[in-house]
Amino acid sequence: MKALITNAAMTLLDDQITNAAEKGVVDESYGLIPNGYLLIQDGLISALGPMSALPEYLAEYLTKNLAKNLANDMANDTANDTAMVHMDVTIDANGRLLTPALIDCHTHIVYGGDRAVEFELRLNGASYAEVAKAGGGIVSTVSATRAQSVEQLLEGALARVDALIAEGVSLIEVKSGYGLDVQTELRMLRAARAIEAARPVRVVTSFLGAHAMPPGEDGSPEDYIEKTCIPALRQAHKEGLVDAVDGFCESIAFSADQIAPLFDVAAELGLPVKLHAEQLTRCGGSLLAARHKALSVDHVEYANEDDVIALGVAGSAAVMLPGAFYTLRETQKPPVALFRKHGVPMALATDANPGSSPLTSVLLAMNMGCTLFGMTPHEALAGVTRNAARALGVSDSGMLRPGLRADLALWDVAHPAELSYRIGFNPLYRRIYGGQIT
Ligand code: DI6
Ligand code: FE
Repeated sequence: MKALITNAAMTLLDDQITNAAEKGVVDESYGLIPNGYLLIQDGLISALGPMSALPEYLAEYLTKNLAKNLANDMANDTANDTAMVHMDVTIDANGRLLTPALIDCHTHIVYGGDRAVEFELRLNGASYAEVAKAGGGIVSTVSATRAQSVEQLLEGALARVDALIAEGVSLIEVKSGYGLDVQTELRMLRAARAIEAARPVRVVTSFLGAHAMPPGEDGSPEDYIEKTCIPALRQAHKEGLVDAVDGFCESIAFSADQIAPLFDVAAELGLPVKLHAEQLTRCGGSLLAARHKALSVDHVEYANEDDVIALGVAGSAAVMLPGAFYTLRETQKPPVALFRKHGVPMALATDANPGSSPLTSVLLAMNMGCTLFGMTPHEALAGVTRNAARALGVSDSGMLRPGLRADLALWDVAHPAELSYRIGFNPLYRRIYGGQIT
């Protein structure tokens, strides 16, 4: 499979290519090649650059192909294919914007039931914490999730995954955490893995057994972590179902000290960690995560400068989740200026879940990241590509660079800022997944 895209505006290139700015072919502010080509071979990006640097054999191919097509149109003659080069597909992007395919690096997209009733309760004044304490919230999704088979969980998730795919998403992180018992946590992770076989999309999983105390659990949180959560993690890992270990470090969930033993087991199993931290209160999750060199720390509205410095030193990404901020009508914004100051990469994701963020649009998350959190459109795009890949520990996707997977999105826009600027509009023109147009 060989494909050639020509006349595309291209952004989110790797730094080396961006350095070509000096040569005058790149708009530095966006690392943009205004008029470029990209060659795909065997599912990978094999070459790219400005049209002015299109290799001669490709230029020749395009000219011959054009002549051939004209001849075919006139004489319906197919016998003149003398070119040495063959392309399965050529796309003239005609000035459209080509970016890496989008990555949603934080979702709880596998679950049973919905929480529309709770939405109404909150509209009538109940807080998220009050709903949770009254037996609603995460725990009500746990009951609905426990009642479903892997097939049912998969079917429910696919409807939401399709919404992401329609926006050019190629890689989705999916968490467990609505089972809170060994068997249901395993079923959630199996459903998450099954998404890959059902749709042209990659999935990485996070084990989130430490999401909430299970309904009706008499023991302490420490007991739950030791007797249920850790055995579930070990079993899921044995079955190859876990790519990372996550937890909900919050006043209404688990403390940093309660999550620490789980992270120790993750280290023993060779699994990276990430953490929901400082979402509603500052609970010390960022410092715990930094000590464990977490891939990412997510939400982080209440992170202070000490937290941010620790994340910077640890090399962890900060994942902004404006869908939850919006839904819960929070007012404390994540410290974007501090992340910039201390060089913490910012990612951006939907947090797709039935309670605090029933959002299945990465484009809307980008818009919210800009409007609600003050991220720039460039940061928003990097947040759902390059930095999202980093938040997942994935290094073969998220940028335009030879050797990376050809997971691409071609947009019917001329400039990257338009992706964040529009609200509720999807300008996806073509999605390319592993070199195939989907
Ligand atoms: N933080 C969140 O925003 C979600 N989970 C978490 O740890 C909420 C999940 C839910 O309300 O169902
Ligand atoms: Fe979450």
